[in-house]
Amino acid sequence: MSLTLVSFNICPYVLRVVAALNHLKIPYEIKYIDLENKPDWFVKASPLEKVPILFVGETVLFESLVILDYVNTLAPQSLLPNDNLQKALNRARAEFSGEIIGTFWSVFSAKTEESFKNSLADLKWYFEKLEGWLQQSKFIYSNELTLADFAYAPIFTLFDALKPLLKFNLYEGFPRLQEYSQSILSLPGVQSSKVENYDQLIQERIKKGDPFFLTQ
Ligand SMILES: N[C@@H](CCC(=O)N[C@@H](CS)C(=O)NCC(=O)O)C(=O)O
Repeated sequence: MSLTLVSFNICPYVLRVVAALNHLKIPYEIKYIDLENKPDWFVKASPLEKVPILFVGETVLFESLVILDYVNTLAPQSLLPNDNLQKALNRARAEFSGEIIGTFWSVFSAKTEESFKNSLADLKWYFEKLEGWLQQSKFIYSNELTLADFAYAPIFTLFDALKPLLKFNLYEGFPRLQEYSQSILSLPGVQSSKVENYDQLIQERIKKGDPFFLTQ
């Protein structure tokens, strides 16, 4: 069955799927759209009018974590545990990353010092949880790389892209998180999931919002 992934170039949720597809060496095509000018075929196909969607033949899958679950079934070796409860736990840890992606945008788009500080405090709260999990295992769920780790990949590609604009180390006080970030960023599937000029595109997008952190 042919796979066509519909993408927007810097979407973090798309990046999760691309990284997993690349890692699992599953062949697919990719179609980029402009979210500010959504084509009619996309609006008809995507129930929430969001990317990513994955055409599997004529069938449309949506929601990045659901797409991840599906593409994992296409690989000869699953990135999920066999046990159903453990599988659910893996998915729960993957879901947790979505909260962090949302908070990331709040921190780096906050326009006032107060909203910046509040969002940063929220982000650090999430980081505390991750640090705790990462003290128990090498990756976010276990000592082996699993599907949940791909859900976290965009968090690290985003932070990495913004590093040149930051005057502070976001991972200070979170040594395991910093190590984990490096191991995820070094995966070939993650490296190849970034579009050309990814860092520059992210920086431009963030600068356009005139955020508080750039005035510091
Ligand atoms: N929960 C969704 C979130 C997807 C999402 O928010 N995608 C954004 C782009 S990064 C989108 O398509 N937004 C629609 C819009 O901007 O109109 C998933 O995990 O796939």
